[in-house]
Amino acid sequence: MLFEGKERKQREQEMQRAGRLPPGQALTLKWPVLHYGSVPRFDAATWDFRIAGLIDTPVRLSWDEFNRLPKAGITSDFHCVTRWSRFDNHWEGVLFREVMNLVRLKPGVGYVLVHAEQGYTANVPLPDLDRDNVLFATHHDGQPLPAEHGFPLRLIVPHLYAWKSVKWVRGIEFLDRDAAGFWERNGYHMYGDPWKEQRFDTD
Ligand SMILES: Nc1nc2c(c(=O)[nH]1)N[C@H]1C(S)=C(S)[C@@H](COP(=O)(O)O)O[C@H]1N2
Ligand SMILES: [Mo]
Repeated sequence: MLFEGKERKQREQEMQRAGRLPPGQALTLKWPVLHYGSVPRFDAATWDFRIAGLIDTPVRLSWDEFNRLPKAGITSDFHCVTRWSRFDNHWEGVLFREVMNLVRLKPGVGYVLVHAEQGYTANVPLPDLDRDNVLFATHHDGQPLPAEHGFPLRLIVPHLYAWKSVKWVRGIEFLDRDAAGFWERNGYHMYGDPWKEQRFDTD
């Protein structure tokens, strides 16, 4: 059995009673690593963050420039579509809103395609990112992100399945229509609400 132990079971029941365990999920006390492909190398000299799409002027930030943006912290739960949930993660980084404020959106923008290393993408409606608990995280529970968890930068979208919490993120693209990302092209749901069990495109 993958998820064992008395403490785990107790905490799971606690979260369930508190209304924090989405249907079909099991609590894990570990931090599983899940991604497609390999863990990319980080080079601060060549890394950049690009803001593109339906905006007045495209933006390119170096690692230093990105880190000069105002920092924030949030604590949130994390729900993977493969049925594990990890609770009370403390993330530190830069709020999505802080990044969005660097550009002027053109009329009609409603969606964002998030871009990462090795061509990984995920699509999210703009109102789901324009929230006070969505951020680009550099730290988890007080430590820099481990390489396999997205170092140097990952997106955290707590209210959607974690495939939208893109690791090794390198940019965002503002769109006027929804465009499927990597998993969404491979059978996953376009939106991914864990509370509605929107796992697959057939849900
Ligand atoms: N770049 C990238 N980000 C990704 C993925 C991926 O394959 N590539 N997988 C997603 C999935 S399905 C999950 S559950 C979480 C897992 O994050 P973790 O490995 O830090 O637990 O990362 C998400 N972000
Ligand atoms: Mo996942």
